[in-house]
Amino acid sequence: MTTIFSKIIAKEIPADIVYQDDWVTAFRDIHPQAPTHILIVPNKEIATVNDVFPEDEAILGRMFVVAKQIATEQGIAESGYRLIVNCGADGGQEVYHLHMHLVGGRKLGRMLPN
Ligand code: DGP
Repeated sequence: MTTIFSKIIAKEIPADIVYQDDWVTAFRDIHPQAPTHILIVPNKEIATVNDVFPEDEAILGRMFVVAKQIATEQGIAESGYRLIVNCGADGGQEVYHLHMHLVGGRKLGRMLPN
């Protein structure tokens, strides 16, 4: 399923892209929840975590390597940050193109509400 993220990856619509290589693209979230809120997205159209297969392992690994690199560049690696991947309706996923939220720059508090 093609979503707006594929158009951002292809640079058909504007976004504040902070990193791009052959495997992943990272851009600032349009509705930031913290001073740093960046989405790290595989260039390949993978809808959800449920659609991940063993052949995607290198892409998924790259997402973490890029997350660390961006956190360092954004100056939040030492203070800390959170990586979030929502899956499906109960997980709160809105865009059905797999993505990792990199959120930081302030104290984030509890991971989940009580
Ligand atoms: P999720 O709920 O995990 O599917 O998060 C989707 C995020 O994507 C949400 O925080 C807002 C962001 N988003 C949605 N549409 C766009 C867009 O067109 N551009 C950008 N930069 N972010 C978007």
